[in-house]
Amino acid sequence: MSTIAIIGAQWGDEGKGKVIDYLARKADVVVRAQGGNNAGHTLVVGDKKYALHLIPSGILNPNSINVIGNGVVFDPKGFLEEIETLEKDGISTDGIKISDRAHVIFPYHKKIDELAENARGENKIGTTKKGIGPCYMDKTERSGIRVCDLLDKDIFKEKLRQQVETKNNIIQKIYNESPLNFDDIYNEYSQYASKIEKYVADTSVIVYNAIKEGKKVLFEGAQGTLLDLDSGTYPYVTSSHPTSGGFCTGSGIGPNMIKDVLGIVKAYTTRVGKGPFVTELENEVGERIRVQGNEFGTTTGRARRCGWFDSVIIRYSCRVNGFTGISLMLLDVLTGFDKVKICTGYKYKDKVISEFPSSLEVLEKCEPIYEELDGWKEDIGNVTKYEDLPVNAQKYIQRIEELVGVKVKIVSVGPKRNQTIVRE
Ligand code: 2SA
Ligand code: MG
Repeated sequence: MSTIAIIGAQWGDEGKGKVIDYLARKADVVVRAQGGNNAGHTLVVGDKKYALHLIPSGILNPNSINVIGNGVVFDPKGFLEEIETLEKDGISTDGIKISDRAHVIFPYHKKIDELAENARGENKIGTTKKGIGPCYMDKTERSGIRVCDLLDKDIFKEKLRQQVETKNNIIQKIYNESPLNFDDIYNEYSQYASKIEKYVADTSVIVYNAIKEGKKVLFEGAQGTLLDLDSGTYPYVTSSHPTSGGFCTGSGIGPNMIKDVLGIVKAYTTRVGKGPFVTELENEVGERIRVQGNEFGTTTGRARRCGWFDSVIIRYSCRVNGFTGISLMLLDVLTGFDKVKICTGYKYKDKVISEFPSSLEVLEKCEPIYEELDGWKEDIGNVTKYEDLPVNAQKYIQRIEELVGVKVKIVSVGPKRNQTIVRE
């Protein structure tokens, strides 16, 4: 590893955490560049578990710098809560750097996120209600408040006053709800400002210099490619760019500075919430994958929708991210099936589509074209060498590589760190 970006290739929950955790222990710098505390990763040390949402995964490595880049939307309240749990256990947070250009999430963002979701009725996006979308809206509308503004008392006061006025107009006139109080927010956030000040930096300089000096820099992706604002299944997406381009704009470096782009790919497909899903299995096969893969949300316990591997999605993901390799996760979940299927294309009306369509109406009507392969029955949880995988599992991987055109460099055969096959 010199510089590597870790990216979810599907709809999130591909198992990025396992790969990130492994690499973060060796990294000099770990960078988050998009999203906010809508992400979730659990770090395990001994019998202690830390549920982090915003703080990068290198936090348990005392030698690493952990960057919250300019592309992140920063919730100081959530951030300080995470800091508190870490410090209580004696974990140093000195290495955290927050970009002075990151946009700040305020209570009105969360409020509007919730009100807008409720107003969508049947067409809910299923947001995390963390204020992510409304904060990015202010950013693109050019009225957002950045970390550097928060640290300047006078500028902050003036900008906040304008924002509270505008947002209260929306809250009262559009949603008929009671307004938020300027003083409360101002006082609360002024306190946050003094607490976060020591972490604030021009993080682009830090990341740039680290790469120039040949340090190991890990870009930690959250969510997944199909949740990308541009490349995802719009409008059922998040408001940031979980694709590789997002790491450049979101951390303030050029694309030539990221050497490896590792796509994290689940050996089958899952999706949380609404929206078209071509290979979805609403039958006992889908149920079996759900149970074997424990495909239930970590926070809400929601059952994830499950289906066969979709090579149309992964080929698309390889293209928009420029993957230099794939890490195939949860292969063990497919053990025991007589036959396993891979979707090679979509049938739409009487045409065959091989590229992932933009229109959800088209996607909704696509039928999967499957290729059937023989399954494997052998337990693969203890396999450490690729050659020791059952022949049919190797054939499954080989076929995926042929269909998507990128090498599977890592295969995960279980949740534990030693259940990982790294290919030469
Ligand atoms: P939002 O709150 O505006 O970002 O919601 C918009 C849509 O994006 C989806 N979304 C997610 N879906 C899966 N996983 C998410 N976060 C992961 C987690 C972290 C990860 O496990 O919590 O996998 O890296 C995530 N965040 C947002 C959301 O469901 C809406 O469909
Ligand atoms: Mg998740």
